[in-house]
Order: sequence, then C-alpha cells, then structure tokens
Amino acid sequence: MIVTLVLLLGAVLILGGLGSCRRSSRVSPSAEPAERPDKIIIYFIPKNLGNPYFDAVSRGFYNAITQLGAENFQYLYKGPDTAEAASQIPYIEEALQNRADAVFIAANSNDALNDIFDRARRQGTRIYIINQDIPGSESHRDAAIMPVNFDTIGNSLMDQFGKIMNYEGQFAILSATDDAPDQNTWIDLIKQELADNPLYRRMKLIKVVYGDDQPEKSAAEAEALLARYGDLKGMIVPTAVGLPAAAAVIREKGLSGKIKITGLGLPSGMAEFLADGTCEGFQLWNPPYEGLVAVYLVWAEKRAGFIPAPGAVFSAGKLGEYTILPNGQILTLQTPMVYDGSNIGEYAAQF
Ligand code: RAM
Repeated sequence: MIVTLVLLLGAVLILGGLGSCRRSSRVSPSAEPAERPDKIIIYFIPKNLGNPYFDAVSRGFYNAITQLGAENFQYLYKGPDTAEAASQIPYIEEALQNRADAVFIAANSNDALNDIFDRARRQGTRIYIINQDIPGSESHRDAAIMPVNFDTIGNSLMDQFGKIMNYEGQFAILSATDDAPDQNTWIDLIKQELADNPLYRRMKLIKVVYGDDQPEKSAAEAEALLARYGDLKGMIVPTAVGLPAAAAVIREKGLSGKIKITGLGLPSGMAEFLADGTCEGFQLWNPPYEGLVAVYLVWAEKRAGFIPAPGAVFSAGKLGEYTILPNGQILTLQTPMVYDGSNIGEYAAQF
C-alpha cells in the first residue's frame, strides 16, 4: 500500500496537470462516483507493484492519455505487492464499484480470476489481459494485448542462449511465480525448442526455480542454483526482476563470463551487466507500447464505437493500426528485440 501511494504521488508530481491522477491518490478500494460521467475510467492492474517492468508499461498509458487529452480520462495504476491472483481481486472489485470502462490486468493465474472477469463483463466493464494472455480461459476476457507473438519466444531465447553457451552445457531457468501464465508458456516453448532442435542436443535444462518477481528471492534462488549444481554453465531468466538480480549474484561471486546468462529484462536494469561483461545480450520488447495500445483501444471504443472483435482494426496514433487476431490477441510487436552492446545505450534511456 505504501508503495502504491508513493507511485501514485510520484505520478501526480510528474504529470502535474493530469486531472485523472487526483482520484489515483486514494490507496484503498472504494466506491466514489466518477468525477465526470463522460470520463473514460481505466484501471491497469499489474502482476505486482514495485516491479519496474510494469512501471514502464504504465508510462505508455500516461503517454497515450496525454496525447488524447488528460481531461478525458481517469487512470488508476493499482495492484498488489506480491504477484498472486487472489490479491488482485480487491482491485478488480474496486474497478467494478467505480464502474470502470476497462480493466487491463496482467493476471497472475490462467483461470483463478474467471468468475470475477465474468461478473465485470456482465456489468459492461471490458476485461483486457495485458502483457500476456490467459491460456485456456480466453472466453473470460474481451481481448489480450500481447508484447509480441509468444510463439516466437522459445526460439528467440534459445537462439541467443545457444550461441552464448557455445551450444553445450547444463543450464537452469530462473522464472517469476510458478503460476504465471506468460512465464509458463515461455518455459514450455524453451523445452520444446530443446527437444526439437538438434542444435541444442548438448545442452541440458536441469532445473526450473522461481524468484516470484521479487529481487531478494530471485537472488537467493540464483545463489542456491550455483551452490547446488557444480556443473551449471548458464541461466535463462525471463523476468525483468530476476535477470538483473541473478546477474548481480554472478558478478559478486566472480563468475562473470563463466556462468552465462540471458533472458528477458529492461535495458535500463541490464546496461551495467552488459558493460562489465556479465551478460552478453538479452531480449525484450517495448513495454510502453502495450500501455499506449491499451488506451487507444478504449478510446476507439468509447469515442468511435469500435467493437473489439476478431478482425476489427483500430488506430493507435503514431504507432499505426492494430488488428484483433482470430484468437483475440493484439500484438504490439511481432518478435522480441535483441539487446547487446550495439544498441543497449539507445534503449536503456527509454525503459
Ligand atoms: C517480469 C514479469 C513480466 C514479464 C517481464 C519480462 O517482470 O514476469 O510478466 O513480461 O518480466
């Protein structure tokens, strides 16, 4: 809660004129009526607060709101301190009491929120999954805003990791929470890539551990892997919290260059580990794009009668047009971006 307050007050300070922020400074769920009936009420519920990754997504929401006129929106970026589905429920409840137009949620489970999603949609609040989808529960959401096509991630991560590992050796995966829909999809794709592609026949995944998107737990899990598996040669860490935490452990133990590491992370958080050689390269996409596309989607609905159905096309301003795919997903980018020494400076300045 304190983190929520600090973040929201920070947003008010940075964005002074944003009328929408006034209501954001409330820190507990409540049911105040909307300031103006014609304002578009948007909630963004991340997996957890205190995760710089979701702050970067939220910046995209703010950018689009500023572009379209802050007076038109009430934007609330609120969520739990730990990445659990049950702890996201009070924030969805609050959105329903406030008659939100749309809830964008990085759900912490594939299916634990289905009932409340159904209730929201019956009330007329759109449920959009953001940053991932909820495999197997797609009928409980209106659409999903994806950072990239997830089918490309196993291939993309293994391609980079294979080269860094010289195509041999034992490795582990340090993930976020064990229930995370995105993480589990990527882990399955990595396993599939390992099984199907003969390039990786001399590489072996020996363990998957979970740092829960918390820096201390991620670091502790990385340390435990190094202590327990003497033949460990590398780690894939597909979380923006876990990747710098694990890289810091490798560096502290004097193992930079000996234990290879890659994954998904923020350029701003990883630049130092590229500079000192702990990490040769990693990947991500453009988190702010997700927030931008989200706001333009609701704007199209509320101001232009857009209906979010497969095949429908809407404009996201300077980012161009987006189509809702047959599976209900919207891809902000097609494939992950690869960061290395050649481009880290440019992107670290952005997110
Ligand atoms: C983490 C979260 C998030 C993921 C990014 C890359 O902080 O697990 O879901 O998309 O990293």
